[in-house]
Amino acid sequence: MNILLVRTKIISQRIASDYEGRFVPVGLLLVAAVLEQAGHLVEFTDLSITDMQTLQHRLSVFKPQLVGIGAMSVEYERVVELAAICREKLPHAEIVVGGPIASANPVKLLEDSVIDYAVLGEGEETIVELADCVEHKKDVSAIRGIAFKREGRAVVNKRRGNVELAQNPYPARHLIDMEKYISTYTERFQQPQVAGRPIRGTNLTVSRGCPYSCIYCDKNVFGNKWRVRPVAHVLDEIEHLGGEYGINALMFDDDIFDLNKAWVRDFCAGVKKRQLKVIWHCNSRCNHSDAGLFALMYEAGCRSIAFGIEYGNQAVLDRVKKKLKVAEIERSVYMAKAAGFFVTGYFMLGMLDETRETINDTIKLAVKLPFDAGGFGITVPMMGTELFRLAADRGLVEPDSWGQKDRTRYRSNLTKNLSYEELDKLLRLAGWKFFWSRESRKTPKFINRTISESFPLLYWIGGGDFQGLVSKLNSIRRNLRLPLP
Ligand code: B12
Ligand code: SF4
Repeated sequence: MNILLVRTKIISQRIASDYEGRFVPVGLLLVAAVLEQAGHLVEFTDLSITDMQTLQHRLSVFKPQLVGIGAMSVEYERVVELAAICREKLPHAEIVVGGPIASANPVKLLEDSVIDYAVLGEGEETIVELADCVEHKKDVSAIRGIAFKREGRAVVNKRRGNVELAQNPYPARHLIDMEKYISTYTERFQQPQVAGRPIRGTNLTVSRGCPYSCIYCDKNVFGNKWRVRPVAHVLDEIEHLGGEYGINALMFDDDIFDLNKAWVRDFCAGVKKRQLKVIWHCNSRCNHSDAGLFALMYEAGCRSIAFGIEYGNQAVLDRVKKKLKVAEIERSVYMAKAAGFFVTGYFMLGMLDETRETINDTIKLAVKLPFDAGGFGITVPMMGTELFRLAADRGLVEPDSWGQKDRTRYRSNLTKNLSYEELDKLLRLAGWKFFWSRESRKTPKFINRTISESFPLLYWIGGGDFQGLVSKLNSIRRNLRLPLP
């Protein structure tokens, strides 16, 4: 059967960035790979790098009987619109949606759209069963891990157990033009070459699930049980990526790459044993940092690490069930710097009940620690999370809304005693101060500090369009061909 898989257009503040625009949708391509293994003819369209005309053309020429869309909740409007376009063009094709959006609220997703099925959780086994039923017009009502429509109402079936990761094929990267996705990641790696060859990087994952329960995090796809691919499976994929696409830089997108130290040790030993000439980035968690392990990781090519820190106030960290101490954050960031990594820190402002004081604690911590990069966002409750339920109980979000529309149009305020405008101003202040405090700044510290303190003046000039003012200054810098300070 002909099956078309589609990724919607990712709208991001960093739309042109080397990182986000070029993220290989490994989840959708795994779904593609298992469908191919099951004998289907699969094509893939990525609306993040191509346009609607290309999709329309594909629909007309390829005439899929099943269209699969993968997306996050923030892409809700685009998914519904996309499904409607597919239905209009091919009224007899069935439409299935998977990814975080489908697991977060399958009922709303199905009942508000022309979508026929939602796949909950991991997609590999469920999609093969569903495709078989669609092809042979069999009853779908007993398929585990789907939601479907009966007389306009959604029926949600029981979920199925976890996928056996060792059995998974590699994502079907042959369906995409990898050259369009390969990234240099120059900002993170701070080096243009690996073993004399220009950097050619891509993303992949090795694990699924997370044992923590931070209230703002959506874990409806992979759940609490942490699982990891066998080391050899991952090393084989890295060799395959090197041989097939010349990949020598890896972006591990796992939530916590170093959760299991024994696994990381084996991985690092394997990289050395196979003499893989790669450098890599991974995400970690401050309470897992281990100087000995960091040293091994560095030897095996790790050059960049990111920590989701979120808040710099202990009471707020405790309220969000982060299970992390401010002291652990400090220790871990210094340890990562000492190991030689490029260190990124992610922060959030505006948790439920936050005050100006607690937000300032976060900004102070971010500015104090020796980060090389990072950023701040306003806390937005995502459907399917504990935070969303808490916010809905207090009437701060509509219980049936998808919340944030996309990364450029959020407007959430869960704080106490702060207006949205004040929160937004704090966000800009945080970004500005952080930028000028970054460890990688080349200009003398006293100049950075003076510019950093100039925020009130710049905000007074730029006001609500502070970002616009900063962009203008940045384009002047670019026109003068000056490097980033
Ligand atoms: C890498 C990443 C990104 C990258 C790229 C994302 C992309 N898809 O292009 C970047 C940095 C751009 C990004 C941005 C954002 N992200 Co993000 N991201 C991730 C991360 C860490 C890994 C994604 C991944 O590769 N997973 C591995 C693959 C194998 O899993 P998967 O894609 O889910 O696919 C499986 C199933 O979902 C399913 N499946 C997926 N698609 C399909 C399609 C069909 C047809 C079927 C049947 C099945 C199916 O089968 C797959 C295999 O089992 C996840 C966390 C995580 N652990 O997954 C968060 C996550 C997806 N991101 C999240 C969020 C909130 C965001 C942002 C909104 C953050 C923000 N506030 O700005 C933005 C939104 C950007 C946008 N869409 O406009 C949430 C989404 C929650 C939700 N309900 O939507 C997650 C789950 C993090 C979390 N735990 O809260 N993200
Ligand atoms: S934020 Fe990170 S540590 Fe917390 S639950 Fe989500 S994946 Fe786990």
